[in-house]
Order: sequence, then structure tokens, then C-alpha cells
Amino acid sequence: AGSIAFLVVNVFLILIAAYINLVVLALTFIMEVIIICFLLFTLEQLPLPLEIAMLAIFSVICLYGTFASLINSTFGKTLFPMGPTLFKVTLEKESITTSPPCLTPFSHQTSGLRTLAKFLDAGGVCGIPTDTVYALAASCKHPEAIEKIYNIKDRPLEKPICICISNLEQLTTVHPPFSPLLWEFMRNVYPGGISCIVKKGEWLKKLGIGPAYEKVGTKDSIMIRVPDHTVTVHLTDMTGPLAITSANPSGEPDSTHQDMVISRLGHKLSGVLCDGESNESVPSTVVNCTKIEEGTISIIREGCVPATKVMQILERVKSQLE
Ligand SMILES: *[C@@H]1O[C@H](CO)[C@@H](O)[C@H](O)[C@H]1NC(C)=O
Ligand SMILES: *[C@@H]1O[C@H](CO)[C@@H](O)[C@H](O)[C@H]1NC(C)=O
Ligand SMILES: CC(=O)N[C@H]1CO[C@H](CO)[C@@H](O)[C@@H]1O
Repeated sequence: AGSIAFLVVNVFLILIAAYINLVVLALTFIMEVIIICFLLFTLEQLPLPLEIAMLAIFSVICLYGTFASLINSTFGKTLFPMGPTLFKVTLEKESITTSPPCLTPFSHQTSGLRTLAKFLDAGGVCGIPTDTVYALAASCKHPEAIEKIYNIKDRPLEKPICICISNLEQLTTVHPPFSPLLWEFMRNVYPGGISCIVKKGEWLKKLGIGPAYEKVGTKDSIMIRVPDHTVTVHLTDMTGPLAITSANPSGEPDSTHQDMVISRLGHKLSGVLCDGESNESVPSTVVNCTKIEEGTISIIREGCVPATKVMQILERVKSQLE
């Protein structure tokens, strides 16, 4: 009974061997014959030469297989063939090169930058690199695009969105009522990883934020970002002021690579400007400058620039103005 059970089990082994290689297949096949020999032996009908022949073939195949795989693994290549598989396993491999869910132009290509600027001008939301982590951007000409950012990120409505401009001179031309201290402080922190929160006013509308006035910042303050990043600045020059916020679903880590933006938010975006690994792993440091005339600022979020460095800049600026 044991032999017959093994006979059946061995049939399955032969089937499996058909997927491995010819040597193993031959081995299991001979084994089947040997089991039959064993059965005949119990029935006392065994022709002895047959069993001897089978055992001899079995040992030869065993030795060859051992030798071949030993040589193969020692030299890392097939010197003694083990034969092809009889059947091939066709695994349904997931295509690695699935096309991205949105357009992903490269930042070093002018055409890529143009494409993205066109999307933004048409009211799309795009992922863009900055001098810190990746950001989601919408043109301030399209308030509805800024609303879309909230949906894309699942961002709570009470959390404000900041604006990104390309240089401080843009601010100078619209004459905001900033104190000399605030101007000097801004000249020292822009461009770079420090964002200032200042009081909102009519000047913001002249900056090109007109239609989006209610959608950016809080009711009476706005955070201004001037990135130290050629690509972002060039893009902003092409599109005008952008409303930006970090490119991650609310409550999740920041995106430090375009792939993180594409995989998590790509299906909801018009495009992502690919710039590789981001320069920083944390966002910008946010400073509340609304009370700077009274000589105090407060750090709302300590990001890539340490709070102590921001305070040092303020002290230096103060002493320069005295
Ligand atoms: C022999 O080695 C090569 C390289 O390591 C491997 O790809 C191949 O599958 C091996 N062949 C067998 C029969 O083990
Ligand atoms: C900035 O500071 C002022 C005064 O401390 C405060 O009233 C205001 O809410 C702060 N703004 C933000 C955005 O935290
Ligand atoms: C993480 C990283 O590469 N940070 C760099 C970002 O850019 C600034 C200014 O060029 C460097 O000082 C940082 O080291």
C-alpha cells in the first residue's frame, strides 16, 4: 500500500519536475520505474537485471545533476546543461513601465516648463519642485484651481494656502505698506527657505492676486514664499504669482521626489514637473511677521532653516537699522 501511495505521489513530482528541468524530470521518471520494480519484487516477479539497470541510471543521473549544479553555482554559468523545462510558467508580471497618470515633463527642458506653465494658465493644478520639498501649484488667475488644491489634498478649509512670487522686486513695485524693518528682514531672508506671514492689503490685488484674494492666506494675513530655485522662479515668471502648498495628502509626509507626488496625487493633477530628489527633506520655516514693527516675530513652523538662525537674522537687521 505504501508503495502504491508513493507511486501516486511520485506522479505529482514528475509533473512538478516538468516545470524545472530535464535532469530532475528524468530523475523522477526513473524513480517511478524503481517503485514499480519494488512492487514487482514484493510480488516476486522482478527481473533482477531491470532493477540493477534502473538503479544504475538513477545514480548516474543523480551524480550528473549534483555535479552540474555544483559547477554551475561555482562558476555562475551553465557549463553542463540541465536541459530546458518541458512547460514554462507564464507569470502575469505587473508591467513596471505603466504610463504615469499625468504628464511628467522634465524641469531641465524648456518645452517641459512651457507645458507646465500652459497647464497652470489654463487653470490646472500641477506638482512642482521648489528649493525645499515638492509643492502643488495653481495660478492665482484661477481661484477655482486653488479650491481644487483643497480637494486634491483633502486639506481642511481653515488651513491657508500661501503665494509664491519670483523675486522681492515684484513686491516693491506694488508698494505694500511695509515698515523699513520688514523690508530689510525680507531682503535678508528672500530668496530661500524662510516664508514670511504679512498683513493682507490692496497691494496684493495689484500683484496679480486679484481674483484669488479670498482664496489665499487667512482673512487678514498672507504668507509669501520666494524660492531659491531656478526652475521654480523661472516657472513663476512665466505664469505670474502661484498659490502653493506642499505636495502631500493632508497628514502624510512631504514629497521629496517627483515619484512620491506622481504615485500619491498624480491621478488628480494636470502634470508634475520632474526635478529628481528635492534639495531639502522638510518644508520652509514659517515666520509670523505681522508684529515685526513691535520688534517681535514668531516661528509658526520650524522647517529647513533653524529658528535660531531666523532670530539671528532679525537681530542683525535690527542693529543695522539703528
Ligand atoms: C546556472 O547558473 C546561472 C547563473 O547563476 C543561472 O541563471 C541558471 O539558472 C543556473 N542553471 C541551473 C540549471 O541551475
Ligand atoms: C501672527 O501673530 C499675530 C500676533 O501675535 C496673531 O494675531 C496672528 O493670528 C498670527 N498669525 C498667524 C497666521 O499665526
Ligand atoms: C539636503 C540638501 O541638499 N540641502 C542643500 C540645499 O541647498 C542649500 C543651498 O544651496 C544647501 O546648503 C543644502 O545643503
